[in-house]
Amino acid sequence: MKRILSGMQPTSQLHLGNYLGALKNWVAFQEQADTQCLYCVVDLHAITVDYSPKQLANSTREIAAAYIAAGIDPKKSTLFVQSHVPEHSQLMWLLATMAQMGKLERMTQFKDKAGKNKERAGLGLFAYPVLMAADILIYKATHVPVGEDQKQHLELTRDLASTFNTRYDVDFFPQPDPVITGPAPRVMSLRDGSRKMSKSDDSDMTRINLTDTPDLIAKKIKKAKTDSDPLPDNLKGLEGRAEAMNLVTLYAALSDIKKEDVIKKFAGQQFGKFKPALIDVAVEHLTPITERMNELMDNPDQIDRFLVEGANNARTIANENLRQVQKIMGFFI
Ligand code: AQP
Repeated sequence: MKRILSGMQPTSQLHLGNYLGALKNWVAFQEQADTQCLYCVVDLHAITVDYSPKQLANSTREIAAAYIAAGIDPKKSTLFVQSHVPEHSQLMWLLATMAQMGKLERMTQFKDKAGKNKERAGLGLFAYPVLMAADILIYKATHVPVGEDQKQHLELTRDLASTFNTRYDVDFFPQPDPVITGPAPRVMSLRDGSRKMSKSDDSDMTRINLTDTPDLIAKKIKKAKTDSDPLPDNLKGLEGRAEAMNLVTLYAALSDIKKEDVIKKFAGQQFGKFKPALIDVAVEHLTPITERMNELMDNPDQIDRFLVEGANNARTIANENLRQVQKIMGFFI
């Protein structure tokens, strides 16, 4: 039996990177018979950077609505909010005693987010990957569908699982496998092909949000950075053209075809021709998701009911596993 765990932060609205890199994969897992899926909104992670306390609860609900709108069925998957299951934070402290500072210092996400102000960065931002390890290990998850940017954090989770097993001479935590097989595991910014599309990028023009209107999607794609060459007739011709490669990847992922087939279709054409076609597939794919999200947000009580039920189910597993960890570690329980 596989057990899947994954989550996204309610830092802002989800974008195409979150959807194509991770969420689309979550939906596919849910349909597999031998698989139990747990999907959460990781609000405790969202407070490691500047955030608005006034907006946190609603952003959390909106991310849950996005999951459901994208195809997560709360009857098939356990859907919950991270902070509603306190065992995540409790296990985090236990794992923190085994996490090495040197390894945490090498995490590229910490370096990126702390920027030049490393000395002033909060402990929460530094310890983010330990909480992520606790999110996964508290359920003894076997597989974690994520985008490529989370690979390094997953390595740390695997490391902590084996450190625990070795230190306490048990075979308790499984080694969770990252599943980085989404249709676009690394979607890049629309304005800079060397940076990933990100919720926390200052400019909204760098990303397509799941809540964007068709007009806004069109505007962002029209303004997306490209080069002046036409599209090549083979994929090799996109080497060194990060922005062009990104748009071709988006077209392929949104229309469920191979990048090679996109190239065949548009070989020799300028971006002036390609971009309107990309706008069409993006709008066609995203509009039903946006509409469903809006419907769900009009009925927040229903979302909240799903989340309460999900948290109860998640807690049953998390509480039992935490007790076992405490027992192994010698606590008086
Ligand atoms: N650009 C991306 N391409 C592919 N996958 C991506 N993911 C994020 N960006 C891309 C995947 O989405 C999931 C949710 O990530 P998260 O909410 O935990 O935050 P993140 O990875 O840090 O993503 P963001 O959007 O850049 O958020 P902020 O700016 O708030 O940090 C993960 O599976 C991630 O791999």
